[in-house]
Amino acid sequence: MAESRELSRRAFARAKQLIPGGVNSPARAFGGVGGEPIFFERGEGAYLFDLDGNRYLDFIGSWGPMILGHAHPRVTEAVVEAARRGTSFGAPTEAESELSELIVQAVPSIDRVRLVNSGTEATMSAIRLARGFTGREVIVKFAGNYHGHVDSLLVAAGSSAATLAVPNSPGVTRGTTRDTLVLEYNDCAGLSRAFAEHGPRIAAVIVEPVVGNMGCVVPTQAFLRALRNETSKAGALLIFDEVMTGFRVAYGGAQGRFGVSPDLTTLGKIVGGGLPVGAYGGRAEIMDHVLPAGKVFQAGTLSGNPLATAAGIATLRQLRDDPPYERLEQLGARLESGLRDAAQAAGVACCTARVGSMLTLFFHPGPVTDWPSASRCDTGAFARYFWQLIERGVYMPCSQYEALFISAAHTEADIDQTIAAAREALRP
Ligand code: KE4
Repeated sequence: MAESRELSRRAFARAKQLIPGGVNSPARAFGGVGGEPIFFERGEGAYLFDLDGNRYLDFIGSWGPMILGHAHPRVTEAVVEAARRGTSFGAPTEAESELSELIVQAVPSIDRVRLVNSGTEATMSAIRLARGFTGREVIVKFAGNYHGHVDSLLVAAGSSAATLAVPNSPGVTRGTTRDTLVLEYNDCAGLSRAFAEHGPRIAAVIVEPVVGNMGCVVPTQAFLRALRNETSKAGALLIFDEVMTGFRVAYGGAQGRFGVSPDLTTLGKIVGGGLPVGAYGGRAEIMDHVLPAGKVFQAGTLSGNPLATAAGIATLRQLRDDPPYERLEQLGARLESGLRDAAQAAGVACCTARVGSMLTLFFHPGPVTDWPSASRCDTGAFARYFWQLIERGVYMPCSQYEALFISAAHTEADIDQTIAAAREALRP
């Protein structure tokens, strides 16, 4: 049972004097569940420890990167070793080729890859490259899909299906979002209407091949096929944003699991093993348009730096040499059915969605297949469930619209403990 969180409270009060909202990313601010964020001191395996010494089973895993669990010895040693040799040179190192080679070997649709510092940089660069390669301007995205804080993708759907996007953040201009179309996820008819109307102007479609950012929402095979067929037919590029799903739902990502090959892939999170690495990659004929091979500008002081690449290399080697995916599948299925049974026993209208070790318990009778359905979740009920679990030492994602992640460090006993805690948390 979590005891006091007085030191977290004081840390938050201090942080708010220095950092907007006291956090360096809004996802951490507990806006979706109320209350104040918990400040942590360290992580170890499946656990996080807060400033007050409370221990929590962690199902955020830094929003995806920590698939091996916190402070995995192979990753920690690699980072310490690299740091001893210097943290950044601003010049090429072999480690960048080593990490790039691991990515190319894991993802058949990628011949060339450019390393950057975040998922946002990866998606921003991929859509610039798609526009540069095709000479077209329109980008299609889907409501409920998040691709980082890229100005042209910070848009909300308007009223009709193929909607000219409306900026959903101050500072994003209509000019920036003028060439962004927002469609509904899993809506094949809407996709084909948009291509019928705008096809020759569409540079690319960017999509989360499994959505994590409205909670976990699974694509239909028909939708994945339609994405591939419509873009190929129109000469537009298909960009799979696998920042979350890459090396998560399979070693080869969602594209490997579902057997659909995009033209460009964006990566992040796991490829950095908890350090700042993003990447975008695809066929050489496309990627060789990136400066200095081609003319599409993209740059970054710390791109591929020795410390971050060391963490990424150690993580991908561990995943390649000792793949945890079967066990993650079993743990995911165990947790999913346990949460579903707990909700049913409590008479709470819930449904679940899961791919491998990423899953969501939606406070919604279901099914949740797109943003309109996801947006009807009972977020108040979710918030109560979240805090009940915190009091029982279980740290779930602090929003109904985030997926939870199981790591290779979680055990069956951890899952069963979580299910037991959920049974109590959901009891009316
Ligand atoms: P970053 O710039 O945060 O590294 O990646 C942006 C991004 C791009 N694409 C997808 C599919 C993503 O999920 C993300 C970032 N995910 C969020 C959590 N859902 C990161 C958490 C945060 O913003 O603090």
